[in-house]
Amino acid sequence: MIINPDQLNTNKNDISIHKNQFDHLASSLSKQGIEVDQIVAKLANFQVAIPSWALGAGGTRFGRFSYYGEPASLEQKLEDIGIIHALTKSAGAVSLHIPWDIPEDYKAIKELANSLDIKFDAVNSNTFQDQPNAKESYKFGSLSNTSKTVRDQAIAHNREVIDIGKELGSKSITVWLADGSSFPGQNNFQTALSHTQNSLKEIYNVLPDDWKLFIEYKPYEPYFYSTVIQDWGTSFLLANECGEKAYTLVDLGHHLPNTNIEQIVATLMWKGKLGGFHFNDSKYGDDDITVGSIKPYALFLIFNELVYGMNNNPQNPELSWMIDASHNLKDPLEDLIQSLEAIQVIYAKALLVDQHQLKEAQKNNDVTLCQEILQNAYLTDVRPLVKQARLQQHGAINPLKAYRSLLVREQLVKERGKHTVATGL
Ligand code: AOS
Ligand code: ZN
Ligand code: ZN
Ligand code: ZN
Repeated sequence: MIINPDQLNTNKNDISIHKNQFDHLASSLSKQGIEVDQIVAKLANFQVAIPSWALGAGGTRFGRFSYYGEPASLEQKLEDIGIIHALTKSAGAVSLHIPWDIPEDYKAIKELANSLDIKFDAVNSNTFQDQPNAKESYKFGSLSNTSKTVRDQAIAHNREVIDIGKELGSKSITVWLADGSSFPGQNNFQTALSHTQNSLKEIYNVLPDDWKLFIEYKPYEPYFYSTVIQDWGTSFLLANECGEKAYTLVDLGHHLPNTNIEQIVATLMWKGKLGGFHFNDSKYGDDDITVGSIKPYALFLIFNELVYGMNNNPQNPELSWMIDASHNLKDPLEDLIQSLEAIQVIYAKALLVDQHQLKEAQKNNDVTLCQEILQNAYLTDVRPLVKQARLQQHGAINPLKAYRSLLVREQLVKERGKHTVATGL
């Protein structure tokens, strides 16, 4: 199924409501000296990659309830992203998982992606599962394994993922390592870390010049006592050891409760080492639920640092923005539409922060005013700006409403059948 712009915004009433709301907000923001057009343009430019594993229903270790009409192939996954992108105009990229989504026909896949205006963002390697016919097992680790043969297999896999990414036009690889231990004494921490460092260097050695290596961290899970790359400090250290093309990737769900993620973001950008971002939300752990559904204010504070960094840290490259989510309950496409909306809304709020005034207030140690400045921005209803950015690009004013009224899921079920199962987490 392909959505055409002329199927969208056909409701005159919706358009006129939006116009009123936008004009009202734009005039009040302009009076405060805010360049509304610039903000709308920034929102229109902000593209977030959809992970290929988020298009089917995810599961928990207790089971998986599949969703009707799930994509059964990479082509269908791209088709799904094309639908979300046509509606939201903010999902112009895909982050592929290897080996779940190895293209069979590269030329055809590239053409399809191109026709849907989808780029290939970071490719993801997988050394957390044993693949059928694999010679060695990752049960006791991959890049950190005590056995050189196992480490070599994991290195070779990552190099292959880079090769696949090269064919597609990707410019980065994300390494998320499950490696760790579940019992004290099981691993020698120093040995595991030093093996990991050497293995990453071997992957880094074949990285094309215009590529980036993203190193993801996570405190626990699947192992429960220790994880080799447990926190941003470890990732940062490894990235520095590898070289200038290696960066830390922050996944919002990969922190112990109440961690000050915005401060991590600030530190990494200051050092020019923040490479990528996995958006999601969580209450307890790596819950991977809808962005902004639990802690929207925390997300706003994170975006405030991202915006500051994008304005003040030329040493930090452009970031790869990706969603990393997976669900058991909602229609995955509806969920992604909600996540994209949350990202755009929070980004817009962060763009409203008067950085100049905030600096002054900080200089004067006016703590009350500092808080007011942030909260004024946060409490502004910026949805008309986000809608305006979509409308300008011929996306839907109300993507979720359009998704439902166009009967997208019903159509996908008709095309693909009810009992389809997508590959992925
Ligand atoms: C795992 O917890 C990480 O968030 C990974 O980024 C990701 O979910 C995985 O690599 C999917 O393949
Ligand atoms: Zn992640
Ligand atoms: Zn995760
Ligand atoms: Zn996550």
